[in-house]
Amino acid sequence: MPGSVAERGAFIVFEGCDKSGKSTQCSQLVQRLNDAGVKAELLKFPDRTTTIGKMINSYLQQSCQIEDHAIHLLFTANRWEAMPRMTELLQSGVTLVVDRYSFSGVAYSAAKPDFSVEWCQQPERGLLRPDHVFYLTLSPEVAAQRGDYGTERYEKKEIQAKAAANFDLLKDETWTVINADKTKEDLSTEIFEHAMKVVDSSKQAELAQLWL
Ligand code: NYM
Ligand code: MG
Repeated sequence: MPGSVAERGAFIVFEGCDKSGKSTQCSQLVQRLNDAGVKAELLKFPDRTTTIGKMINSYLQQSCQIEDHAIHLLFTANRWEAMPRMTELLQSGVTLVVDRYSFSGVAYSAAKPDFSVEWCQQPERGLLRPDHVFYLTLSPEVAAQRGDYGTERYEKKEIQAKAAANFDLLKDETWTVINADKTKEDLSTEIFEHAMKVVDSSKQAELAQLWL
């Protein structure tokens, strides 16, 4: 169409506590979108491959100590460093399916004593704003059936419960809460159908900034 702007990709985020099945659902969504002819790529935060990401990885694996404010800012910096590439991909029409984002950053840091949601949000302000967030929740019973948490930092019941409460504070109209107790296949079909609508409605929308 003459005068029409190029269509951009959608920015879709998955959030939820550890063991909620986010990573599986992210991969399946990328696969289904690609099969449907929608160009899509999977990204994950923290991105443990960068210099900053390697520090975060050592911290999570408990092989080093990093002061609580400092690690919060490193998680945020790990998103800022990805902004140029993410913007370019979205502008070139690629849909991004992102496993965790700023909401995890706030939910987990604000689970620590003396950290407020507001303080944690500040350095995230101005990052790209997702078009949609799928928030996967799990009943405590089903979470327990999924076996033990791993050995990374934060993989404890009390911290997960606090993080879940913080996620609830961050929800807005761009979020869909999905009960992840269902089978992987049912879940992935439900998410794909919703994601296709997001891809469609994001095509002509301006990219926006988070929490400004
Ligand atoms: N996490 C993740 C944070 O504490 N802050 C952040 O900004 C992000 C993106 O890292 N327990 C925490 C949540 C997880 C852990 O994530 C590693 P994953 O998706 O389990 O690899
Ligand atoms: Mg994990």
